[in-house]
Amino acid sequence: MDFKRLLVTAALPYANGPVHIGHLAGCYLPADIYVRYQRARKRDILFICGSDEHGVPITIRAMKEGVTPQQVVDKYHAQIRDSFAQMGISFDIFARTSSPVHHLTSSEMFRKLYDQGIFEEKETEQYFDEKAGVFLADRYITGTCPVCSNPAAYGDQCEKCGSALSPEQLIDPRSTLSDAVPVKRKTRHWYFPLQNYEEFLKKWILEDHKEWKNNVYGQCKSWLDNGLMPRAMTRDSNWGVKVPLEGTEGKVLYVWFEAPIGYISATKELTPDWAKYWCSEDTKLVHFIGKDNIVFHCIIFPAILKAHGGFVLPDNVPANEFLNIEGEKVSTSRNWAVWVHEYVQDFAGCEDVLRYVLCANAPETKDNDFTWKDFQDRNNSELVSIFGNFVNRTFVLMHKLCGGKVPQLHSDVLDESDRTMLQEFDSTRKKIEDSIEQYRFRDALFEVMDLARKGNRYMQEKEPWIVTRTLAEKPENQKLIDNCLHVCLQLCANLAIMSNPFLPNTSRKMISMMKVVEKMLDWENAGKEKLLSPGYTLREPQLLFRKIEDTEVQQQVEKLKNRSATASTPTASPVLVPAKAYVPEYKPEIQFDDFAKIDLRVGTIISAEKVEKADKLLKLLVNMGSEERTIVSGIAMHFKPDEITGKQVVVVANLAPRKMRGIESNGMILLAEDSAGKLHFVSPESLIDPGSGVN
Ligand code: B3M
Ligand code: ZN
Repeated sequence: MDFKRLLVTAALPYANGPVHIGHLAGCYLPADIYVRYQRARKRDILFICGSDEHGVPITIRAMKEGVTPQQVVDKYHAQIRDSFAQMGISFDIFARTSSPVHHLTSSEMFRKLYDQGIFEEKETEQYFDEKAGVFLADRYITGTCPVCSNPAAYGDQCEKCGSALSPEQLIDPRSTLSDAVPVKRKTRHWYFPLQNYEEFLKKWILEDHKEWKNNVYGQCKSWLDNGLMPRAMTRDSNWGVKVPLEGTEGKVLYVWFEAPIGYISATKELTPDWAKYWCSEDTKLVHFIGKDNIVFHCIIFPAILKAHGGFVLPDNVPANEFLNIEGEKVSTSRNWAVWVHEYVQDFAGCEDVLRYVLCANAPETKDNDFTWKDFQDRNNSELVSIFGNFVNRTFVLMHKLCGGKVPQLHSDVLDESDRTMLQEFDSTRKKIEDSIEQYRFRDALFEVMDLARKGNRYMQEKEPWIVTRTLAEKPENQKLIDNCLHVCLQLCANLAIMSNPFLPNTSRKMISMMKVVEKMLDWENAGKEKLLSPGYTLREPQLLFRKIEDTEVQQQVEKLKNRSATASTPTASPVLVPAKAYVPEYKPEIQFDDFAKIDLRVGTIISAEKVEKADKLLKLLVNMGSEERTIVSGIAMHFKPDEITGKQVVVVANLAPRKMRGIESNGMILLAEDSAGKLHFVSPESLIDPGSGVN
């Protein structure tokens, strides 16, 4: 079908933690490549994203950190937005589902469906945690698996034997929030009758969208084959979009009802023209997501839009599979992940390298593995040795052998290999277009690199650095040199255009070297043989990619391993090995009353920042339960501010205030020092209420 405009969305990340490279590879990078390409084709296109700021994971995170849900989402919204921007993910808007526009849009949609009589209202019994005062989502209930007796099964699944469970099946269920034994309570909710849309969905997906990726089509088919059931569109919680009905205190819209509507509200925030995009048949809507979101985007959200009426449905949902790290599944709780905000610090200026590696190795059809070794190899032997090397050689030789100007193309000495090389430009363009239009970004990127590879081979065959030695005898050979460098320079211009969707920073460096304006990157120029005019003076080459050293990647692997080792909860108590000949010198004896004067309390570090001009000091904001305190601590050489937010520590709560570098410190944090001089926090074994006494 022909379309007039494109509407591209990328899944709204939960604002309950930073983004890792698996997120980038799964959804944001392919979406960005697609959008940059379509923009270069001058299509009318919007690229929509934002943070998903409701739902249970956020309230849990807030409880753990001892802060409000609003503080959690404020912190992560900003961090996620910045990480994406640094990686060149070029959203037209990065909105938030906590915005008033979104609350209004999603509650109006709910209200309209309600008024149409679509929902079924049902009363059911659900598990309630009396200690925490909340209804428990299935995964916050744990207990013994009835199938394999694993004592740590969840209310929705046992991760040991893989059985799908419901909370009722667990033996000895407990709340993961408070460890309380959950009790059943009656509650009322509004259900969307998905089963009524089964026929529509079967036709729309299984018949009309056979072109969807196998993984997506397959998942949809299995849901549809198994039969659809009514699904509750409301939840008991105080955090979210309030249910817009009388007498529904403490109830909010189900996060998977309202989050996808976030795409619509974000578009509303972006442009008054939003309805042109969302409500016209000739819009092509594409949802980029990870595989765990398929059912929501292909079945539930389309059914809701269909019931509501008036909205366009997705033309495609190109979901990717997962990216593992060094052979293991990403786990945020074990801290087995490569965090984007850390990457951009550790490898500043190498953003395109990560984009390259994640795309070249994207989990497009199956789960894939990211390893630091592969990252280094692809950088050093592809970006540096092939792409960077070709561009650099071309510029250096053009300065040396052609006076720093684009040489003429002399048709009288043009040979077969020159012609073949020139023809490659347009055939590469064609291959890239076909691949991108079919969401095959790895293939498209391969073609870009392959063109550079062919350029290298061509130059190797022409050897202008050898031909130049013959000039004294045969001055007419300058024409051969000119032709070679003319072709190579036009090839560089093509590489700038074709790499632009994938490597936007590199592409911009190249156009600056060629002294051309950004307009040259328009896709209509791709494949052309005459982009740079003969006689035009070009700049000196800039380094496009630097080599990545062994030590850099070793450090990353160690960081990953060390962090995950400290993040995992120890299963056995640590074995105490006394340090050799270590005789502690104890302080003089005190009486119990002396000790009893010290008020020790558990606090949660809310934020930490360096104190200016003091290498050793960190200024901490600590949640003490009833209050927040500023504490200055001499730990800056041992901990990074980011690492310690959310940590629980023991605080000497009644220590007289003291000024340090002009900041009043109210209390002191307890630290244990090991024989190597390394500091460790003294923390409760599991998270407990801030303010709890330590005796
Ligand atoms: N926040 C889930 C996720 O990040 C969810 C996506 C919402 S898209 C509307 O995997
Ligand atoms: Zn089990």
